[in-house]
Amino acid sequence: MSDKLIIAVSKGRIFREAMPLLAELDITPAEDPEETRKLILPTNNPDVELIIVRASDVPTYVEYSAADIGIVGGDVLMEYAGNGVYEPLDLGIARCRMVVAAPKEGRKKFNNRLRVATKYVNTTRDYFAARGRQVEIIKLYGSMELAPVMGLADQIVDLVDTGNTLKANGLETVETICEISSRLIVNKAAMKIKHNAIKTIIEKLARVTGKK
Ligand code: PRT
Ligand code: MG
Repeated sequence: MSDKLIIAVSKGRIFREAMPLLAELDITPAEDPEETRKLILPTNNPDVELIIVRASDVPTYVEYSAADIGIVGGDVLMEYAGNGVYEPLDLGIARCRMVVAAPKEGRKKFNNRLRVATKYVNTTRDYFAARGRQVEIIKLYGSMELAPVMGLADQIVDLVDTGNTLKANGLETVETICEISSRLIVNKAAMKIKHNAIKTIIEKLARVTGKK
């Protein structure tokens, strides 16, 4: 385990929304991940480094001690099947909703099992199973909105923010599964070994995000 504190984040919206929070803790990366190919970003604080990983890989880096801390969407955490990380704080950033959506001009099949396309296979299975509804789940890796349009599925489970993407593809929300925001996650061993540094970060972030 490195002496430095390693924070795993994804680039894109989580990076954009997390950086102002870290700036309040006087942690500023030396480079912008949109402008460099480097995946390890030193910061103005010699004891803190950011690593840039795929959003869905953040819990894996943290669970396996390749990072001490991560910032990750609740959607990714719900879907993650690993052995566990601490989730000490909801940062309230990168907010959206996870929904079931379907074509506006309902083309639901009533005889066959409903087909649902999603990248959130575990969450979708649990959601429908808890309601006693049998569905066939089709795993996709992106652009879920296209699946009902092309007849690949009857419905999708995906994230919605403004609703513009659904609308542009003739879809509408039929059920809201849950509200989503991004959380701070912490490796279990690091929480003990680097206790003071991590506790300080959690407390400061709780203050900055108005949770304390
Ligand atoms: O893009 P990549 O495949 O690398 O990974 P990713 O899609 O997991 O990462 P990224 O950066 O796109 O999203 C990171 C996190 O941001 C997600 O895990 C969510 O927790 C959060 N988030 C917040 C969102 C959205 N809002 C969101 N709107 N993630 C994705 N979207 C997509 C959504 O899937 C849909 O395609 O945006 C589209 C809908 O947006 P609206 O505004 O048109 O409704
Ligand atoms: Mg994306």
